[in-house]
Amino acid sequence: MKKALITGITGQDGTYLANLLLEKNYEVFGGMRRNSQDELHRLRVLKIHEKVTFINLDICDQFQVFEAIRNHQFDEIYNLAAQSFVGSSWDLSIPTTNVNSIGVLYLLESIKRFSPHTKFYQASTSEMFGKILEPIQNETTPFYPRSPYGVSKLYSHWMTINYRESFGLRACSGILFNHESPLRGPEFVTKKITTQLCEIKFGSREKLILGNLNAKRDWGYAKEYVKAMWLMLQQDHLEDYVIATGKTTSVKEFISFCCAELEIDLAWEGEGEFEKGFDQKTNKLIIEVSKDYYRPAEVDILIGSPKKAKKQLGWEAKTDVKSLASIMVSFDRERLS
Ligand code: G4F
Repeated sequence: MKKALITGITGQDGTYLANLLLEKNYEVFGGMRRNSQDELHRLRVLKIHEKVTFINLDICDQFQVFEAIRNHQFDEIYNLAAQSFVGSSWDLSIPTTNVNSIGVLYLLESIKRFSPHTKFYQASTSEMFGKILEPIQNETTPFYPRSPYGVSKLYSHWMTINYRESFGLRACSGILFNHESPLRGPEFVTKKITTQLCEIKFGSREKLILGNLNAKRDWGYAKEYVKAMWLMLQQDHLEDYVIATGKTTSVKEFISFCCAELEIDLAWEGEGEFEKGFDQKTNKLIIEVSKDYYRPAEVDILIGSPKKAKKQLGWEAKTDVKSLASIMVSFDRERLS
């Protein structure tokens, strides 16, 4: 039985990855920070909360990291622990850097010293491409991060490569483009849209207030993306991969897919921060833009090339963004009705 540690196990990706590894008969350890809130709600949705061994682990505590890695001698470590909300990273630049950059260094250094056989996966991100320098981003596209989050992730991306090249660590990064699911946190735009449109449909909310409706993202289904993480660690030579669908969609288009699912007949008026969405059946204003949700520096568009992942890992995205919107709306409709 292989032993795997997932840091950040209580998040969307941690939960889907834990489920996948349990199906593959791994002994799954979940690193968790002590917290008084119920952190296990996602694991409960998949009914796996009693199948995971939880260990107290804050990756910012170097002694906890050293001990966990020395004592358990994991076969694989998936580092999904992060301050992952880009929008908060300007206000939280120091804690974001501590966990997203320095925490990763503690993990790499501990593996090097105490458990060099352990394979290591680092959750890198398309946010590192930021103000894109090539129209379609792949593994060789230069980076230009636009947020403290993107910068912090770039540090850990390069450190992972550096430890692999300098010390022979079996370590790699997955450059994952946006990936969503019913288990997505409520602060991210897709989940905010699906939840709040359902609330509007059921009459418990009047308006959905958003930021930049014209931002475009390459959105895939998180449940499929965790399979790519696992595949990356099963290769003879560990390398870094872009994981994406290869298609881009605006926030506004995502809203229209969700409205169609909910049979909301939406009409738009105005532009930019004055753009408004009306329900044509009720004539009510249901979507507004507020500058409060604009970011100090925006990533306008991302499109990833999944060619290398397809060729070398045999991985490709199966769920398109329209089907993803449908999956997320169905889940929230059921939950909120
Ligand atoms: O859903 P978002 O907050 O995701 P973002 O910033 O692209 O980051 C996500 O994907 C990355 C992968 O590329 C991960 F690394 C990262 O951890 C995270 O999972 O925002 C998407 C877009 C942005 O352009 C944002 O400005 O939606 C725009 N947006 C418009 N209105 C909004 C809103 N975003 C949020 N969160 N809330 C809004 O009201």
